[in-house]
Amino acid sequence: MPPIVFATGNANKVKEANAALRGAFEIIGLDEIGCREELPETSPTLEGNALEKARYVHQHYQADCFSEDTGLEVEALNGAPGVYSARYAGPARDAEANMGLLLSNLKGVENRNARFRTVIALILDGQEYTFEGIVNGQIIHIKKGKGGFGYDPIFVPEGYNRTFAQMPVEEKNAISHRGRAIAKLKAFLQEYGKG
Ligand code: ITT
Repeated sequence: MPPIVFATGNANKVKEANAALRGAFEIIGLDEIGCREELPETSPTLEGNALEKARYVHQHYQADCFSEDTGLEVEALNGAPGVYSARYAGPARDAEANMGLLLSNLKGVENRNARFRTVIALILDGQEYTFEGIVNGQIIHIKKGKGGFGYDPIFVPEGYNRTFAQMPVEEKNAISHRGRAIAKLKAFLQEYGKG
């Protein structure tokens, strides 16, 4: 079975996906198909961006592929930063600056409810499919942990007292937004006969 391209420029996402999909089917990164350009992400929704990235790779490289877009949706901020999570504090996509801005916007706010939401878009044999994964949790007041990436040091998933950054990748994957979306993708691919 030919490998499926994971259309992302984010090496952390590839690492998490590989850990989750190990043994099920082979995924390869954009580097391996010679795609080094930045993928377009111009939609105001996670679904739209995920589809845009996957369509770009499918059209330019004629490969079966999937991409994903993830946002952190904070209840007290009406769902912000959401689809704009990567550039919340500016175009530099700086995780430290993004967390700093989020914590300052939540200063004095009691409602710390938030969720990560991932949408995966898959293009397989020319057909488009989407899969969603959500994890609910809380934004804490100070950063904790050195693992993970992005907003992980300030996010504590529901039912836990540690942040995603304090968990090994397997533990995060088992309950995370991306882990849940990837589990749906994996089940679909196995059913489809690609796994
Ligand atoms: P792509 O090439 O796949 O687009 P990206 O890094 O641009 O990679 P996103 O647009 O999906 O990815 O990133 C949205 C933001 O959310 C970005 O700031 C990430 O650091 C953050 N983020 C995504 N997944 C996360 C996770 O599992 N834990 C913490 N933060 C995460």
